[in-house]
This record gives sequence, structure tokens and C-alpha cells, in this order.
Amino acid sequence: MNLKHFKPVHWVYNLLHYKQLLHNRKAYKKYNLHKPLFASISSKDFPDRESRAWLDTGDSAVLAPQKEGFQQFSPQIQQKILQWSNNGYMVLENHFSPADCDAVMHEIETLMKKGILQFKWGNKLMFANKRSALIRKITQDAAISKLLNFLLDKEMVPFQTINFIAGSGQRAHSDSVHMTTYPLGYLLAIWIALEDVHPDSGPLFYYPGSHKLPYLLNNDWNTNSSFLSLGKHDYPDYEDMIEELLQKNQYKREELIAKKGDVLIWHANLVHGGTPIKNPALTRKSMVVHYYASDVIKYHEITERPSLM
Ligand SMILES: O=C(O)CCC(=O)C(=O)O
Repeated sequence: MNLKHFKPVHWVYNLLHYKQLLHNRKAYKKYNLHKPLFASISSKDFPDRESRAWLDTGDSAVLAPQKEGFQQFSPQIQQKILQWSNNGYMVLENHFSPADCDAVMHEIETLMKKGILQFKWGNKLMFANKRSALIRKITQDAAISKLLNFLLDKEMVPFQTINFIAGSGQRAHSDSVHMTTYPLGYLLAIWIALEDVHPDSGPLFYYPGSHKLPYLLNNDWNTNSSFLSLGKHDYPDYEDMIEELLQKNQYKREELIAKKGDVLIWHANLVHGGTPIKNPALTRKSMVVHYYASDVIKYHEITERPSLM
């Protein structure tokens, strides 16, 4: 058996990082999950699989203007919030300055040179936010935090950053199989263009409206997990299933040809990925930040592990 699929290995790892699991303690109580914090956890532990995020319960075009705090946003941002329920994403043009973007890239290159940051899963540079005050500051940008907090009506906290030098080439997926909340819907992500995106560099893509698809969880594609081991299916089986679902529902793919400093914000269940890179000589410098709501259960459905914060 692949050791990564053997849950007791996760339990030992979790116990060794117990402090980083304490964020879940209050939420386990609130949502009646009677399990040790280090134990495996999945959607099978919960009674429902509906988002409870307020803007998922109706139309943001109707709900948002009635909410306290809506008026604090500029008319342009207000328009984007009104479209949130329809689209499941918004783009903030020119949000970060060129100097901010260059500072992030310089920091990433320095961390790489020092061997502190290394590529994982192909071309991902994970968790630079845990290694750099400068990157943490970017993840805590005041205007973005205000907007994210409003979109979910909760305090949103940065969980992880992923930096890319080149495009990800990652197939379509929803983040909610990787970073999951109970109740569902309490994750948001941002993607920052750290340089102008060339159409041949493997731009990010997404399917507007796809956040309204049912959340695809382990029970849908990887059913045979047991007390001791994860299910036998592999991640490509999940990706095949998402693709089938997109085709069946005839969603249209859009590509983000962003300018340096632009920010994409997306919904917990928006299906997205990276287009294949047409010209491997091109870079596509970018940074993703995933944010969880602070007071919900946070875990990784795909590996049935609680998140370490
Ligand atoms: O940047 C990309 O190409 C994709 C990133 C992504 O899918 C993610 O971080 O969830």
C-alpha cells in the first residue's frame, strides 16, 4: 500500500503538529463533530453538503445592496459584487503596484536561492507566506481583506500561498476538494499577476458560473476509503469527472490575460485551472492565496486531513 494513503501515518504527523490543529477546536464543538483534532476527517463526518455562505443563498445583486458595509466599496467594486452570484469570480484591475509585484518576485527568488523554497508537485512554490513577512503583508492587503470578509460575511484568514514562475498546466478542478470547509463554501482564493500574462504562457482559465455545480467530494469519485486507508482512486479520476460535468452542463471556458498587478478573486467551488503552455520559453509569474473563514472547520477532503494553520 502507498504509505500516503495509510491514515495512521497522517495521525502521527498531525500529532507532531498538534498546535497547528487548534484552530479547529471551537468549530468542532460548534458543529458537533466528536473526533480528536488529529483524526482523519471528511465530508462523511457531516450531515449536509450545502454552502451556507450568505451570497450562495440567493442573488448577490439583490442581497448585497441590503447589507451593511456595501456602501463602503467604490461603485466599480459594488458592480463586481452584484455580479458575484452569477459569475463566481471578479477581477480587480491594477490592484497591486508594479513595485509590489517586483518585490514579491524578488523575495521568491531570494527564498529559492537560499534553498528555503523549492518546487513541489512540478512547478508550485508552496507556503512562501510561512517564510516571508513581505509575502504575508501582501496576503493581508487591507482592501482585499475587506472585500473577502464582505463576500463571506466572515473574517477571512490566509492559509497558503502558491507561487508560480511558469504556468501550472493544471487541469480543471474546484479548490473545495483540496481545501474544504464545514459548512461548505467558506474558502476564497485570489490570483495575482506578477507580470503581464502572455496568451502562450499558459494563462489561468475558469468556467463562469461553475461554482453553482454541486460540490464534488470523495463520496462522488473515491468511495472506498476505510478507517485505515484512503480510497483507491487517483486524482486524475477526479479531474475526468469534473471535465465530464463541465461538458454535460456546457460551461464556457474563459482565459485570464491579466496585466501585472491585476487580481482575480474566485469562489470556493469555481472550476478553474491552467491552460497548457504553448511556448515553454515564457514565464507566467503569479501568486495564489487561499483564504479560509476563521470560524469554520478547515480540512482537506481529498486526503481526509485536518488543515494545519
Ligand atoms: O495558476 C494556475 O494556473 C492555477 C492555480 C490553481 O489552480 C490553484 O491554485 O488552485
